[in-house]
Amino acid sequence: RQEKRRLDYKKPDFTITDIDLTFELDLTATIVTAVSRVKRLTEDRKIPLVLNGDSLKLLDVKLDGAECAFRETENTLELDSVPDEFTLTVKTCINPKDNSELMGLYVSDGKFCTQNEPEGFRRITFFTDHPDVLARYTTHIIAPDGAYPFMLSNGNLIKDEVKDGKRVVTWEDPFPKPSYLFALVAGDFDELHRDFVTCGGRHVDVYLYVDKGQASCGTVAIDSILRAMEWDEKRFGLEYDLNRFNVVAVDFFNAGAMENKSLNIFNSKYVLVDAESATDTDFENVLSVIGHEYFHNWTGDRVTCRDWFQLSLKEGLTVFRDQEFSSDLCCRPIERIKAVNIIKGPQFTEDAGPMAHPIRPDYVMEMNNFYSVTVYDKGAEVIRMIHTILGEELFQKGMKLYFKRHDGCAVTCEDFVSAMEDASGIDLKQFRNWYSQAGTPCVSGSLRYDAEKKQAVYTFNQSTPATPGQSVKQPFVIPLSMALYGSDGRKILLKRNGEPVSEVQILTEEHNVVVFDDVPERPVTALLQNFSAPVKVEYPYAQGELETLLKCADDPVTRYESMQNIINSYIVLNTVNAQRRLPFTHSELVVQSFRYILEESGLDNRFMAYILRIPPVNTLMGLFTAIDLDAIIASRKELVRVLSVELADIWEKLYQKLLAEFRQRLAEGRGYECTEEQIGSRDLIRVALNFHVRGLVLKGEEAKASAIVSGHYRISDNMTDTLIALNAATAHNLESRHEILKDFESRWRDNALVFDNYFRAVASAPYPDTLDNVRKLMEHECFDLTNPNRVRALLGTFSQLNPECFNDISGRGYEFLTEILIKLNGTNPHVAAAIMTPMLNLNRLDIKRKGMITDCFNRIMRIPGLSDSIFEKIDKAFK
Ligand code: B3K
Ligand code: ZN
Repeated sequence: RQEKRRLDYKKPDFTITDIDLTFELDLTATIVTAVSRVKRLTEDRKIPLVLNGDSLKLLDVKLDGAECAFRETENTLELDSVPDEFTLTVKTCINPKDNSELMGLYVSDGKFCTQNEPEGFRRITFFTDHPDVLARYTTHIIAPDGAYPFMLSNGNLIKDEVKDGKRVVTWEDPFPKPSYLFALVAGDFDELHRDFVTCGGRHVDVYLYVDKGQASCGTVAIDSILRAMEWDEKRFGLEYDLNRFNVVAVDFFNAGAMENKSLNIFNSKYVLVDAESATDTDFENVLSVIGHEYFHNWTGDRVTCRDWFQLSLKEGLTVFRDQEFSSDLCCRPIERIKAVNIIKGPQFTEDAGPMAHPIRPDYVMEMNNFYSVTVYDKGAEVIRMIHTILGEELFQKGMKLYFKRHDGCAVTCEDFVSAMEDASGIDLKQFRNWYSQAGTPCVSGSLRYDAEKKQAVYTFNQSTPATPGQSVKQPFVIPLSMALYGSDGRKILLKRNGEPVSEVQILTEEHNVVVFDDVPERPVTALLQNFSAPVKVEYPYAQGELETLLKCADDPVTRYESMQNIINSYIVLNTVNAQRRLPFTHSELVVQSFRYILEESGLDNRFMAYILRIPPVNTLMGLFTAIDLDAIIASRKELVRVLSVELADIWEKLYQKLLAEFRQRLAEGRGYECTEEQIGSRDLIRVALNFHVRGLVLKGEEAKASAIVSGHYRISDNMTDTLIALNAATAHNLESRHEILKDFESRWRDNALVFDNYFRAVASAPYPDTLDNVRKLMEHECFDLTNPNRVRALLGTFSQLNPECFNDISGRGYEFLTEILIKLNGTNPHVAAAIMTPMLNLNRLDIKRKGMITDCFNRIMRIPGLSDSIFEKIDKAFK
């Protein structure tokens, strides 16, 4: 096995300018004829043409229409001494039905569809399957007339005719594109249509295709497409470039969605929503994923990646764009907090583990392993820092220059940064370290206040722990958005040498000093407003300072982070207490702060719900280098206990109040709406209900708790409230869970996406019988190990969102996942590799757990035919 190295990139020896593809569709034996116009790019005529292939049956090869010599190896088709320019015809046979890996052409519930990023096209035909070969595609899809009412591919529909009982549909995409953006869909669907007229007057037919009978669940998605089109014109000046835009929803899909040129293919999870069956989160996800894939049309399709090491070029940028889209359309602070939670949770974890990689990785074995929170979400943070440093105007100037220089090309992260640099005149040389270095920098700050000079003198030291393959780190450019508050909670204007200065202070050194003048008193400092850099901050807050920030900061993220800091300090303290078998320290400040938030802050419901969030165990693990899982879990439980018991009256009242409002809405005949206001009430009622119920259980009033949750389930008119009740019932192990689960099952067993919530609720319950329940559910007729959504809902939830049971000291959780990974290795290794992430923590866990995971890994490493996806992760964990 071999890793590829970023620095080994070589320009292609040949390019393919045009390709004419014919698909004679058949479930188990589709014939693909690829007629490519090949051009040599090198001087050296001895270099053979090498095409990639994977799981193909080769039927025929012709060069300029004639027989020719060729060599077929396991993963290539090679031709020696070819002319400088010629037409190559390759005929292959593929089996879409047995394609359980869901890469290339496969069958999802009777419909043909494709997933070619990153290297799926080579499973369709032999091709230069690298993103730096851009070709114009013409596609003919042939099937018995009537078999597949909709036959779609990229670009414009050119011809649709029936000959000898066969229907032939021809599509032509005028934009040259890499093979990973090729798409084909054939099947029967419900079709939704909208008209859109671009700012330049182009008329666009927008189509959405969903499973038969699901049209009413597609309106939110298709309207989101129009909102995305409009927003991209307004905010980025980017207009759609074809007369047709199609989105298709399918049930079997490894990822969330795919941005194929003018034919986006989606996991139905991110398309199908309606008031009855979808949660608030489902609705928000549809908007953001639809936006994300649409925005790729410019950042990904028009300008694409030269090689896969550059993935963040399109993904980091497009995540940044979809975050801005949701922020402009919904609620900015909430969107920001959601993004921050991903960074501080899974991303910091990845950075601290064996798979740590820079947003532009240097070594890759299986590219599918690098569609990671680092490449995507940290990548978006890096773009956001550029935006913070340049400001919106210069950033947009940079975007314009980027498109002017690179439209129609396959480029690198370096090209993007250069465009930003050249357009703004701001030097980003050192900033590039964010692209080359892995790991989470830690900024530790301190303040010396000089009362005589009225100066606040800050010292900031940055350091980044070693990551695999990178022991020494160069300092990063860290934009620190700071604010100073007086003891009265008022903001102090930042000044230096008599002049006002920006809140964004740029740290560039290992040791930095930042001075502000005219500071009338020792200030309270907000250090990382809006989470202006993906770093950890250490700062010795004096007593009362975090409370001041919580109450007075004008930046909502600062308020949120202050509460998180208060919570974390007790979690750490009590984790240490638990380790030393000392009594817990009373979490006084958390209780006080919660009381303040609930009774005095006047915050809106949604923000209040977020600020009252106790970080999940997975995120809390990030506070420690060595993880004592049992102590962390005990410490978190203790915090929940104290809050539930000491604020019991408040929780009960709050729940009653919100419930009364809910009943009022129902009484007035006002239905479910996905508005900020309604979402806020539901977010907060979830928090109130859970603390209230926990308090009752702790008091021994379980029957009452059980009844309240049943009541909530019964009055619910929407999926969010239904799941608030269902999850509370399972999370607190209430008697009513049996009845609620049973009712939910009978109501929703025929809707797979909704039923996934049942799997999630059972798999996330932190109780000893959970693993047995999960095992039983694998036999449920709704479960299907070949469908990635089902696997993620049941098994992914268990491994990733139930650290308590998964890491059970008996080792049963690890054994169970090991069995699953071995099974999935043979069918869909990409999905397997995605759910094994929690096992990669092994080196930070206690010696017993580490030993058990090591044994499991050894067992997996010995299975014949182990996929690169799984091998790469275990191999790195062992190094
Ligand atoms: N580019 C695709 C992801 C493909 C995943 C391949 N394992 C979706 C997206 O990020 O928009
Ligand atoms: Zn993307």
